[in-house]
Amino acid sequence: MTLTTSAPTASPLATADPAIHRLIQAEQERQSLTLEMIASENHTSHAVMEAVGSCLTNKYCEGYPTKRYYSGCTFYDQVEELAIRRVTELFGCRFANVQPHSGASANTAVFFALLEPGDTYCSVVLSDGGHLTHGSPVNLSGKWFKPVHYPLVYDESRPDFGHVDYDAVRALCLQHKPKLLLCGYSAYPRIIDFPRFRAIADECGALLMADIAHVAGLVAGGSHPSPFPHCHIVTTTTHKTLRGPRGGLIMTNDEELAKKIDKAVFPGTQGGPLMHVIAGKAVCFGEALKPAFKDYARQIVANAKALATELMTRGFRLTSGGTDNHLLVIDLRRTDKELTGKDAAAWLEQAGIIVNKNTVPRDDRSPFITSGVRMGTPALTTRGMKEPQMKQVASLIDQVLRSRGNAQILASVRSEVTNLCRQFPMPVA
Ligand code: DSN
Repeated sequence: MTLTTSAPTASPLATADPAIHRLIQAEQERQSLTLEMIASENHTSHAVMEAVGSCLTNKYCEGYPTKRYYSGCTFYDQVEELAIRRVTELFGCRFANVQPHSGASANTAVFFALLEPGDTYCSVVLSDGGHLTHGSPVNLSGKWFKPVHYPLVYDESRPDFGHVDYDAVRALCLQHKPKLLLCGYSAYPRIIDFPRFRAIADECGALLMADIAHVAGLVAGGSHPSPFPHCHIVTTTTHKTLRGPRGGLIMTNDEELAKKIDKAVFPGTQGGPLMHVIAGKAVCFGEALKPAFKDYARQIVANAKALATELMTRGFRLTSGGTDNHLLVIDLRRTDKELTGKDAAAWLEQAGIIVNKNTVPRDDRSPFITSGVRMGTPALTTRGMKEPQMKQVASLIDQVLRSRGNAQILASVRSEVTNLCRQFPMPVA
């Protein structure tokens, strides 16, 4: 009898499109062997990726469950209903729209639902930690609506230095009477006081919106206060601390607002929903409902605090003097007046540590240069790293930021980063 052994078969992608397959393999290796410290990124599970890579990508499903414009949507209705059921349980709210393609799409839909062109709304000074869609002059939110911006506390003698200046928020809202008051940020390391924001919104007659894209996983895991029941509208992405597929989400407790939001998402600002991504969101919400996710959220914060403490011990200055959540921002002006965020991020990348340059409060450099770097712990925590590794990572960051770009130092840190990554592999199939 002859035994035949079959050679390992190449994947469909490797066979059909070797060029793209090779690039994906290269990216897989890059992710495996670098420390992913961009505060808004994470390593999602293979269960999520399987859903996103499924046949659900084949179908048009404009509309909402049981009210679609195309036939053949039975299973898609069940997927979307399950996603909504899980996410409303996860965040303790009544209504959710899981169709926004991204956080920016979610925010745009809310503005479309609640504001008329030219209406005033209130959001943070963008260089203090806001987002492009919170009123940047180059974004629809800044071009078609009228943002007025509240600052952080800049006075270093105050104990709440670097926190939202709630007195300034109140004064600004009473002066401008915005239709919408927006909280939730992209580079803010402190807890957001939702009840205090709600009191201000009520006093000036505004609706309160929270964009919790960054802290959604911490909220879901009980490591950051919930925006519910205080906020009228809550938007988020699903891929940051929440660790799902790339996408957006809008939630509310108010039935009338929910109806307006649904219309604003479809047909207001989007066409066919990405049903494969909605399936991935459902899987992510299911994962976040498990008890282990609470431990994950707790460890993200513990790791960020450990990293912050060690960096400060080593003489770095962090905006607001530390962190309560998953991220921190190093204000490089105190370390080295010449060092820009752009150079710091480039040196760190050469050493295998991936962060992003970021403006700091009262930064006089442009957003393309900046005086800060932002970093976070969600992805390192997914790899299983804990406080001892954060101490080691702080030491590596310290060496890089004081290296003045010296190639030998960067190479030596790179090799330590590679070893650390091998000890803590990212989730693989
Ligand atoms: N680009 C995201 C971030 O890095 O915070 C926000 O959408």
